[in-house]
Amino acid sequence: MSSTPLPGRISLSRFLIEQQREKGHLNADLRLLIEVVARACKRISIAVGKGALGGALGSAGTQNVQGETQKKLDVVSNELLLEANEWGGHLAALASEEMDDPHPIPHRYPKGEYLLVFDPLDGSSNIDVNISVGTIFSVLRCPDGIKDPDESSFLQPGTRQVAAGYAVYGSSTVLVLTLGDGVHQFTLDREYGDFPLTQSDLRIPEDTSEFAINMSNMRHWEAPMRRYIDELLAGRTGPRGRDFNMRWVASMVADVHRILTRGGIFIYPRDLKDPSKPGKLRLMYEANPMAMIVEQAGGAATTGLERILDVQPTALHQRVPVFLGSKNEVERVTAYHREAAA
Ligand code: P6P
Repeated sequence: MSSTPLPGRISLSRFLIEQQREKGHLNADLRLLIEVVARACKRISIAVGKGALGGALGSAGTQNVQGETQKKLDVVSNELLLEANEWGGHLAALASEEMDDPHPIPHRYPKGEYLLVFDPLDGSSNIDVNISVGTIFSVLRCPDGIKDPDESSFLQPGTRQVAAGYAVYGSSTVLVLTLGDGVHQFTLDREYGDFPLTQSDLRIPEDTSEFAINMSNMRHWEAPMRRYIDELLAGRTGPRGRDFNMRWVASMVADVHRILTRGGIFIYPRDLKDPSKPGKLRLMYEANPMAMIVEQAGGAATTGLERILDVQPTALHQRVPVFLGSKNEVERVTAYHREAAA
């Protein structure tokens, strides 16, 4: 929960200008990038909010590189982020869950120093049943001297991110952002059309009694995963000596936002259902941005064996196991995995 009472209304623009002036880790191009992404998220929020009235529910009849059926709003959201970011001169290239390869900046526009990689509408399978979905984004610097970035230009560990954030389209539309100096929350004011600051310096409690995992995969889990969850399910009768509660929205942004707000541990482990896949979630535009946010809020984020932000990517759409949230729980389940691997 926020530890800092808020002064009067501070818009996202004012917050970014003051961060640039006072903290120096933000320049005009990065400030523009964040504002452009926020405006695109506002347009996505409007499209998502129309629901059946917008004529954009249901499947687009196409598949993405993951082999997942694309929802119409997946495609719409992706287009909105591309259109919003192409012309500003702040980006060298973009990459998205919905596109096989990086998207170059059209030659008619100037290029900038940043790379933007995003999941335009995470959890989109929930759209048709009116459950919260979201946009996740990560900002990297384009490697020096690279004029035409390709996939290899994006393959940087999460520690190189200069910013990360998400928008969750729920009962309200909330933008959560880190520039490497704490985690801050902005809520869309639909009347004014801006994102005033509503919480600053969010902190995740180090302990929790709430876990988030898809239990239907239990029979496919590896031993340390089963050990950890069995202990939670045993509650006060088991070695943990207290009861635990479970939540699973099946929309990472919604689950992570709950954890950022009140603590918890989110887990998407590797499982033996498909040993070729190290889990379901993607490193570059789900795990890395969420890991930066969680760590900046005092939490932890690992693959079960190593810090997510230290993983050296080998492919734009690669997957990793994800354990993130309240520090003491993530450290415990990671210790179980390391013990089993030793
Ligand atoms: P499952 C949504 O498709 C997503 O990528 C994440 O947002 C979410 O946490 C996960 O997959 C849900 O996966 O297997 O429970 O449907």
